[in-house]
Amino acid sequence: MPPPTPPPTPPLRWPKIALVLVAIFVLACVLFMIKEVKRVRRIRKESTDLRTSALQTAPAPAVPAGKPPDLSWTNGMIWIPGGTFLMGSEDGQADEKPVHRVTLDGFWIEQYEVTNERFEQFIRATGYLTVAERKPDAKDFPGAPPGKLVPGSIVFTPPPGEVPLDDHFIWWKYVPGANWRHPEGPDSDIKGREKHPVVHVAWFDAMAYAKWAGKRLPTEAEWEYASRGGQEQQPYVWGAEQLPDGKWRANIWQGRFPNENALADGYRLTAPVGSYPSNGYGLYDMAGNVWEWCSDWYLPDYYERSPPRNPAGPDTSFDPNEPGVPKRVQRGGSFLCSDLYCKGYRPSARMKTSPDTGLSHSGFRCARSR
Ligand SMILES: [Ca+2]
Repeated sequence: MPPPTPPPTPPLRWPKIALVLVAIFVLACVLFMIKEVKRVRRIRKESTDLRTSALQTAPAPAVPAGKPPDLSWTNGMIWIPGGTFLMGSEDGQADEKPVHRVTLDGFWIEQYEVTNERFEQFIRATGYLTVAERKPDAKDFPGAPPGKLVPGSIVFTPPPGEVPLDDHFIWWKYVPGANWRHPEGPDSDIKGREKHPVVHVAWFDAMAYAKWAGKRLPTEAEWEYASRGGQEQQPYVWGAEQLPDGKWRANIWQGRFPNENALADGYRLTAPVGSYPSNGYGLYDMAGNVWEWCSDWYLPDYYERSPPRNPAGPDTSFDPNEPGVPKRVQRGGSFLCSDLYCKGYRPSARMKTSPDTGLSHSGFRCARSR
């Protein structure tokens, strides 16, 4: 009998199990690694995004701070808004006609006439010598005796009695040594008159001051527009009535000119600036106190052909009373304005003076565009 066939050895199961376990382990590792890689990528991306957004929302790097614009020059100035007005008057002198429409851009203008105090700051800062303080050049005065060529200025000198009003040489005298520091001559001074308008200022002096102050002189049209204070065609800068409430609104001359000053307005010569009420724009002494230089040349018939927008004056000058002497415009009248004489304190009244001449009633105020 053949030996019994041993039963077949059952195949070993553990290597299979081990293989399956290894496979599962490897798969788990692969899955874990994939997950880890994804996680690391996500973290990296998030941190990059955070950095980017932080950069985007961070305040802009500080720009070196520029100096803020210096607007101190506007102190004491009033902004006059641009507009259209009727310039001139049909009731005044011939050179105030015709009344014509003028349109102006807005501009700044000083509230007060330039005072002695302020003018002194300019002189101290620059060492400027006014025309009245310089020795007249013999070239400009052919035939004048050399002894007469001395620094000085023209001073109002009232005559003792009544005089005809057709010869202003009677009350104007050239006084050696008169200038802005010595308004009535070498024996006078400006002590106590610090707030009074500076006088004996030639147009050249006013221009030099304006340049120093970073400003300019107003044009004649700007000056008249500003003086009217927003009112149309009124005879006075304060309105229609000459003496509202029976009170003078300007430092002019009352009484018989030029020898009797009734002083109804309180002042014989200049008054401290701002002694009377302002006009509608808040500007003081736009009538009376001192005449004020404008930038324009003077022509009596300029209004017949002046441009309607921002007129800046003619490029030439002519005064029929003194042919051959070019003159610049002055406005506003002075403490010498009399109803008997020129009534020059009306807003439309025009005055003309040689730019190298200061007088004891000539001052100015400045303007600026922006
Ligand atoms: Ca004035």
